[in-house]
Amino acid sequence: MKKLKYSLAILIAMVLFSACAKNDVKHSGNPLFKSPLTADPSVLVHNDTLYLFTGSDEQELGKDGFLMKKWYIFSTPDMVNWTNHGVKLQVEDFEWAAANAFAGHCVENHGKFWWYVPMVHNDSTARVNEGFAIGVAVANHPLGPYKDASGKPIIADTTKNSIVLNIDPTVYVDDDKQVYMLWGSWNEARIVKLKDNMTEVDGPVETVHAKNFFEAPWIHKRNDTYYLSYAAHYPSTTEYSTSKSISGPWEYQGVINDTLPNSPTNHQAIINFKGNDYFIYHNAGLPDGGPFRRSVCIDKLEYDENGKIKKVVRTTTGVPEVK
Ligand code: FUB
Repeated sequence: MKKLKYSLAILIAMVLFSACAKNDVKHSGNPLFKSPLTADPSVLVHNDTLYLFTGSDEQELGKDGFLMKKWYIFSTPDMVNWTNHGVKLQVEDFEWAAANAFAGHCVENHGKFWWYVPMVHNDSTARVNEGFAIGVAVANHPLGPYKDASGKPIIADTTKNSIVLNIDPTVYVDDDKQVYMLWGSWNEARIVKLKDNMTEVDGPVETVHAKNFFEAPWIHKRNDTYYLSYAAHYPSTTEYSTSKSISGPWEYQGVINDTLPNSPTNHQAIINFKGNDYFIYHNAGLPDGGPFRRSVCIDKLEYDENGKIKKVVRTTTGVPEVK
């Protein structure tokens, strides 16, 4: 009897200890930052560090419309300790651009960092539709300094088979080193090959057919499958399709993230960092947040045994510290 009581006491102590240890694990928290307001995340991993590139919502509380002039970079070695490196790119850095620093995407290639960004063109003859064009800035380090890589946009309203709203570029360097740029909004998605110099198209702009696509494409590859995730419908959920080729055909798979309270836009990035999969998105979760005052969040992304992405469980605790 004495022995049983003793074992029971040890068991209880072990359970209590493991519960405390669990509570001791630090978490990122969501939204990640109380200030500045951040939106439209893009991420890359370099030298064991995760770099987060975001847009910046500057609209006043209670006013409508996006007011976005600059992009920030943040970094973390462990998902919990974040450094705000400040504004690293803005509309003024591009002579050809006038306004609207919408969603960009930074990728590494040839030892350099290429930050693709959409903005409204300042040349009225180039503004045939909504006037957005996509350019690229380059740097030798993820944190910059960045400078316009070619002095002109890669895609504009005047590009053959471009779309009404040329925004939300995502660039993917494939295993055979071929570079692709996808972009799109208002239910239209496009893909084009880029030359090795990362600044010019290499062939025609093709139409991408992905069920329910609205905007915000993001490509990632897992094993031999390409995953194309995107904002679907408006107000947007995040949904995805898969293919064995980046050129498609894309097979619809389902919803990753439900619509967000108080933000019709839903813009995601997906990455594996130190063995963990992450879903990075924005919400309107700060006390003075709203559709034009968004904030970046991070939650766990999980696959089932068939490689299907499970629906994201959004949290306010965020993700645990990684070593
Ligand atoms: O932030 C401006 C626009 O809203 C982005 O380009 C879209 O993806 C949506 O998030």
